[in-house]
Amino acid sequence: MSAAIISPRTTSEEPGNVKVLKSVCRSCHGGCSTLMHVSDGELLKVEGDPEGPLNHGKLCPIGAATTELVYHPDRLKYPQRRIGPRGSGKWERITWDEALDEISERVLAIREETGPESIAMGTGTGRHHIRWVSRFGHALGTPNWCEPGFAQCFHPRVNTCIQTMGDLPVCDFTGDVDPELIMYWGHNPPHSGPDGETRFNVRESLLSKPRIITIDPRQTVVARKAELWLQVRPGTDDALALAFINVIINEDLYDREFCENYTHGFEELAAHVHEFTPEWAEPITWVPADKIRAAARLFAELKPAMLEWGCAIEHTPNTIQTVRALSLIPALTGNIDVPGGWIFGMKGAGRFPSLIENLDPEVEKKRLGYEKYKMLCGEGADLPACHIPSLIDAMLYGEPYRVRAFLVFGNNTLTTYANTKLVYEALMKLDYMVCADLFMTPTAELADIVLPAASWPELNQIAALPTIAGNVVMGQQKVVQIGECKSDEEIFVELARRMDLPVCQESVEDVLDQMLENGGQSVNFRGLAEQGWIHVPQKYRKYETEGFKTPTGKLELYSTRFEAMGYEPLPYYEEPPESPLSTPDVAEKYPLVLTTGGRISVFFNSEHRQLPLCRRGHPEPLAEIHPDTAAEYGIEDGEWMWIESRRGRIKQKAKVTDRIEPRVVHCEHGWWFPERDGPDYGIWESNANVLTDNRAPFDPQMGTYQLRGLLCRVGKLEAGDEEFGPPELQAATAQAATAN
Ligand SMILES: Nc1nc2c(c(=O)[nH]1)N[C@H]1C(S)=C(S)[C@@H](COP(=O)(O)OP(=O)(O)OC[C@H]3O[C@@H](n4cnc5c(=O)[nH]c(N)nc54)[C@H](O)[C@@H]3O)O[C@H]1N2
Ligand SMILES: Nc1nc2c(c(=O)[nH]1)N[C@H]1C(S)=C(S)[C@@H](COP(=O)(O)OP(=O)(O)OC[C@H]3O[C@@H](n4cnc5c(=O)[nH]c(N)nc54)[C@H](O)[C@@H]3O)O[C@H]1N2
Ligand code: SF4
Ligand SMILES: [Mo]
Repeated sequence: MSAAIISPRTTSEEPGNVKVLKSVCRSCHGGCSTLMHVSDGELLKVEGDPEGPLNHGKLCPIGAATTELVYHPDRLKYPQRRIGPRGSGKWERITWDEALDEISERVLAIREETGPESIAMGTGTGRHHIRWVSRFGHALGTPNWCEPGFAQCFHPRVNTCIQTMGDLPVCDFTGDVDPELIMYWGHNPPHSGPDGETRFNVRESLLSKPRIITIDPRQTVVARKAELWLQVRPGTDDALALAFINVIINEDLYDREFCENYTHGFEELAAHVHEFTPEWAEPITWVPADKIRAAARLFAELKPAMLEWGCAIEHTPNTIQTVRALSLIPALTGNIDVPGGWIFGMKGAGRFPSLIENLDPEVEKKRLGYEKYKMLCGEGADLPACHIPSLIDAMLYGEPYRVRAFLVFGNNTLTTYANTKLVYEALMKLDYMVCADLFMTPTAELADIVLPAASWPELNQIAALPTIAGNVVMGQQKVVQIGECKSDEEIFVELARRMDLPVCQESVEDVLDQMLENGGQSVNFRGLAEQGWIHVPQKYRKYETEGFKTPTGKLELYSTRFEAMGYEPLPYYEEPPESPLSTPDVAEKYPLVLTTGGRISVFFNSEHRQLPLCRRGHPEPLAEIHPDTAAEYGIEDGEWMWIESRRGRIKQKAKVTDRIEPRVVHCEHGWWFPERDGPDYGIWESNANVLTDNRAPFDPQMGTYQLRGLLCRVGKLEAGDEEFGPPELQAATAQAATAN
């Protein structure tokens, strides 16, 4: 590996016994280098490190609120055991020894009685400990671990690209060449900055004034900067991408040299997309054919060009083929692994020891979804996880076997899984549930034991970013201890030791050292934490010497691996299962298209509503609706409106704006009200997932469900309208509604 660039400044001492230590913010997917001002074990201040390679000194409002997070009075500070019935909100304080002993005893007993697969592990997106959750699960012998982002976010992109081009491409934000064009597709990174491309390197990439195309039903920040804004109907990105490919091939705009030498299946793809003209796509996508043509031409003409794609394309049951179609646009135009384009990362931290080899092969086959969703749960997955709707069914109905225990480390299940009411019923049926979190949440209230987790300044980790690519490797170091909080990683090691599991007993720091060694780094974790970060120099056009890591050695426009797994080798369009076109009868009653979850810059998914710095600018949940549509339903800006789908009804405040397609309503996700009383904290009132569905059909490869492009109706909230609970009532109607 060529010489790495390390951060120029290390830990320093300041007057008055204040130490300034380097670390990296992980309040979102992470990546902003920080300077942590610490004195006598107290975290005084957190500021952006001006030398930070991904943020150059900046922090977003969430990062700026770090001390509010760390010292929040509502933080869980010691383990607790529930003393009333499940969900009654009655708790007693216990010691760590009592908590860990009880968990070990109960979990091992369930494993003995009904097999390891009857225990499931859960976690949240992109967390420092995400891979540790699967590691501990594998050590315990269960194949069932899950994360709501695996089928719905990022991993469809990861697994599709690994299968068809051998690796996940990321935008070349840390190189020296500026892109001529950036196409933002279902992605609003100045607010979200996901997966380690911090919102700041995204903003910096705009300073060179690239031309911009944006594909979004809403006029976002990046749509306002775009010369072409395609206001797509939610859930139809597959059709739009096929039309782009049609134009690029039919008009001979592709990179002939790259396609001839480095791709497989060009002829098949060309024949396949022949019929998918912009005129074919227009009535499906609501985007005028001439605009599609102009955008496809512009993307093909300007080089280097980047595709910035977001999770909107992964929130439909045709996720994999949508991702496939989009990924072929930079491929056909020769923007792969070139400066200023889409690059394959340098993997500066070695592969994480997931301990998957510890799983009994017979038990592995029992992973929920294993046979069906091979890209999520089986041979097509980079790190196989279980299928969440199948897990909910296993909890509820005992099919194909009963899942009795759920150990959740960092996920507010009731806010971020689809179909909250059914999920609530499933959690209520568990024999045993453990929840580790920073705060008491509506989900944690359903657990038997709640554990106080450490927040990011309270723990040691490595952040290798962008995720999967690992061009920058950062040290995140523990600078403060709050109450009796422990990091999730430490909890897993302690549980493994107490259960005397065959693996997973080495210390956290030993594992981190091992990863750095595997990545070819000469420093250990301590050294990395001291120096802050390592920037691994990028090598380009690696395929010229190494080929692509696929069966043909080429970038597979026609996927031989998909074909071998029994899936379609060429991308196709499939109308979402609930939409104006596929269910016109439903659309009669629910005439508007609903999309959910566009990111809010001051909150991360269901988090941060407790933090005054974050909440004060965004106190209420907001639903966007066009002025013409609002007028039709008698809704005024700033008023509460109700939003209803076949699954249920919630309320959010109307944000009347002409920046949204008139036929589309957008509602925010992740809402609960930590300031209200438990145990439900208003979870049924404004939570978008009361409206979404987790029933089939799913993506045939990934098992993905529909979070965007659903059907809804809306109205002004009148007195006496507030029927948002109780959950028992709504849960009963949820199943009836989805059966229709
Ligand atoms: N501040 C903050 N940052 C975050 C998060 C957060 O909650 N807050 N969450 C993190 C997570 S888990 C993720 S996955 C990322 C997500 O971040 P992004 O990938 O940027 O995705 P979103 O903001 O959810 O949605 C992007 C855009 O998709 C549009 N959209 C909605 N439906 C469709 C559709 O069907 N097609 C198209 N083309 N566009 C559509 C929305 O209007 C929205 O503007 O952000 C991460 N970063
Ligand atoms: N309707 C709708 N639903 C969606 C989406 C959408 O766009 N629309 N987006 C989906 C996507 S892309 C994703 S990735 C998921 C996100 O879903 P998740 O990533 O699971 O997010 P949360 O449910 O907010 O769970 C995070 C929890 O972890 C806790 N936490 C934070 N740090 C730590 C820690 O270090 N340790 C522990 N133990 N706990 C911690 C927080 O307090 C919070 O309760 O949501 C999905 N759900
Ligand atoms: S963008 Fe993410 S990593 Fe950066 S300061 Fe904000 S929360 Fe922290
Ligand atoms: Mo996500």
